[in-house]
Amino acid sequence: MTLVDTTASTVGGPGLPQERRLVTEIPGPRSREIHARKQAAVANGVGVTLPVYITAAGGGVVVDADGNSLIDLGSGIAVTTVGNSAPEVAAAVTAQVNAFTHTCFTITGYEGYVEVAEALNRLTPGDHAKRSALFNSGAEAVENAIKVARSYTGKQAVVAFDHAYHGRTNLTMALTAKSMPYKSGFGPFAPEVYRAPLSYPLRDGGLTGAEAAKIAITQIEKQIGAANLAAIIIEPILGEGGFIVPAEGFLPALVAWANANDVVFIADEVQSGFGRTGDMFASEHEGIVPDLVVTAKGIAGGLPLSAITGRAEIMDAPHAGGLGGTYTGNPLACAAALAAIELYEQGDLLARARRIEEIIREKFAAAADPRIAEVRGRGAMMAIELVDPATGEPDAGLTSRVAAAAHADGVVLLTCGTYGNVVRFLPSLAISDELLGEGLDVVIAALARA
Ligand code: PLZ
Repeated sequence: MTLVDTTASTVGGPGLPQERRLVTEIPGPRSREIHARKQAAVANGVGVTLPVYITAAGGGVVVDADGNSLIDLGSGIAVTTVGNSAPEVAAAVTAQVNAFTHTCFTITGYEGYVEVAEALNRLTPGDHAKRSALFNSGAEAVENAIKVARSYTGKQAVVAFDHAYHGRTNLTMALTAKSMPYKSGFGPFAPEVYRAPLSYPLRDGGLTGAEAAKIAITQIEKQIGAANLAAIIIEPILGEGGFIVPAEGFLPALVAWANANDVVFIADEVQSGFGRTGDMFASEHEGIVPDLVVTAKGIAGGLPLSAITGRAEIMDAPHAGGLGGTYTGNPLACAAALAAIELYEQGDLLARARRIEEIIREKFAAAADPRIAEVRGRGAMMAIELVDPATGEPDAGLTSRVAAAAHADGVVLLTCGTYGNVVRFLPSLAISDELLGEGLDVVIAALARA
């Protein structure tokens, strides 16, 4: 990548100097000042992981209000996969914002929405006839996937899994497993949502995928019954719950059971989709073909867009006018998505994600720290799970100390996991090998000190 020095400007994109450069403590005085205003103006429930306030971003860095350049290993939670302010995305959005900003697609349409639907129908797993519908957020798309499944099957129950994360709206809170911080105090939750046990190789005693699926299916049959079940929803690699990769065979067994029992199988690929895992969709790794796929995050290079895509007969079940929303499939977000999708299809981004996995695995293999119970994930969706080596118990304290130390040293680092003991790596695919390596070295040094 050619680097253009735009130090003096506040313009983002890959032209920003690709370096970790700290000119103040983190957070610096200007960020602290904005943060104090945030505390006074923004609702307390809206937390901030690392209180630096960003003025520009691109490639593998974010630049804050004090002029610090931090290595970004989070991509705004797996969103800026093609890069932050990727030039192609910025140009497409600029052209669209100058043409028109909004009509409401369900009042008067525009071609960009249709083109995004066509692209999703082409790119998602399976070569059956498909339809798509666009929304704004991941949670909104998940809700609509459930609506479609209920409409198609005429049934009501939905199964989600241990460690699942599907959003913060009422129905998606019900689907999400973890109480704090997502659900606690916010009930009552939507009814007819049931939870099944997951395959979690590190923590389920090494069950095979087939064994874990048998346990889950037996529980579903005994506690709910296929006759009442509209849908099973699962993240092919679980995100917020800890970057858990179910044992091989678990997902295919669930799909086979769902297909045989008139149950809609929904893959929530909000976090794992769009090149993140080295395949376009994580479902492809085990060759599963979901009935419905939910996408968001990486789809549009940072603009808010989400979608559901699936079998035409299922997607067409709701009556005309049954799906919609004022901003759903906003034209700016569609323009961004089309530019991003072109990058996924034409560039070598999938190979780039696989290379990022190699770099991360090599670094942590070399670190050989007994507190790392597992290095797992795929592509640019990787994580380490931290434990007390004496007992194998999750070590959330160590995890937050590592994250805090990395933040202080200029690396945006995210944690996750039901037990709060997983450090996750979600770099942009536009990050350079050098910058990624440096960011990981900071994390490894933080771990050694913690
Ligand atoms: N499904 C698999 O990962 C969003 C949550 C951030 P929205 N994950 C980030 C937070 O703390 O709110 C997510 C996901 C999966 C659904 C969602 C929900 O997507 O766009 O945040 O609504």
